Amino acid sequence: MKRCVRASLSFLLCCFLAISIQILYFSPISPDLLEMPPDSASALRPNKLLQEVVKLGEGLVKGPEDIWVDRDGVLYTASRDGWIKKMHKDGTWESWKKIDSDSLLGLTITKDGNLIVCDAIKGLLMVSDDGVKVIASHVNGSKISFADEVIEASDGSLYFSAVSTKFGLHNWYLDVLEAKPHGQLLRYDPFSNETSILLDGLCFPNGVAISKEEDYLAFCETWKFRCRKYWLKGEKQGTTEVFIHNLPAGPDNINLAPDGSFWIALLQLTTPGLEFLHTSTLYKRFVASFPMLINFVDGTRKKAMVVNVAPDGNIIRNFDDPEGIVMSMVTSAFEFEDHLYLGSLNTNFIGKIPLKAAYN
Ligand SMILES: [Ca+2]
Ligand SMILES: [Ca+2]
Repeated sequence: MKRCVRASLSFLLCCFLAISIQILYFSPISPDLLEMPPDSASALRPNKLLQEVVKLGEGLVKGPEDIWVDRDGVLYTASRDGWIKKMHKDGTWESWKKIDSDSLLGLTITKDGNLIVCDAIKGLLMVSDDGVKVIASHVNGSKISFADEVIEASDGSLYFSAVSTKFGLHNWYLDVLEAKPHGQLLRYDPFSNETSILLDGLCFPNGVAISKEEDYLAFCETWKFRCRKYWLKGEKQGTTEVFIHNLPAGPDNINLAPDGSFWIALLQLTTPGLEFLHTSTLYKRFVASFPMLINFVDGTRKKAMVVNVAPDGNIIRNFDDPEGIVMSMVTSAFEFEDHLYLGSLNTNFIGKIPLKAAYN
């Protein structure tokens, strides 16, 4: 009996030592602590408006992270299976171009009618009737890592975000746990075909939009719960300032609305479990070493919220699915002809909601 107890204790000790070594010496992250924003959700009007969406293309798309509707009313999205899909104005769907990728994210349509899409692995791709080509894969000799969202300026420049030079789309949560700034804001020049770094050391830079006057870029830093402006013109050119901070969740994609305000999709990164993890680098290392554990604290698939933000940073209105019953993990909100179109990494459809009827 004694021998049995001794053997059990030895086994437990070995397990403890193995886990300790794993956490201390082989953890994939070297984390910092992260302070959560104060509770700002309570100041918003709670609602369940995102539960009233019409589901477009249900079953035809997988995890459509971003949406663009061109001036003719054709909707574009990228599916997880690599298909770029179009929904024509009469509601019919077209599987337009297939890309060998499961990591397509933000997209935009240029003034020339080409589609530009971010591939988290390959970089920036241009898609046209002629085919698909990589237009930006490197910056300053290094591979572009985790391109996420792109917008075109009227001079043809493409501004885009690169979330993390350390982690990728399939382990994005490690960047959140590490809470160190590995992101970049980049510019692709279509005349020289060169890509340059506008800003470095950003905190999970996600969505990028351009203001109505094109005097600044608005870009979101997900685990900093804020978006900032990067001035393109005027006396503040080349500088940044906070656009909106202390958001009630982590901002994903951002889109300009026709009235000059912005739509920001928010990811649920303020769960009690994540808040607890961010108080200890040891807890973070432990979870990063055993990735299955992240499922116990991840709230991104349990809720959805989008906010409409004025250029001065004030929240005008919000749309929620507080329990994630119909939509969760909404990553993009795009306004077109008084309707809001919603993309999500956790649905097999695009959500559509009439703006005027929904919010009065
Ligand atoms: Ca976009
Ligand atoms: Ca995104």
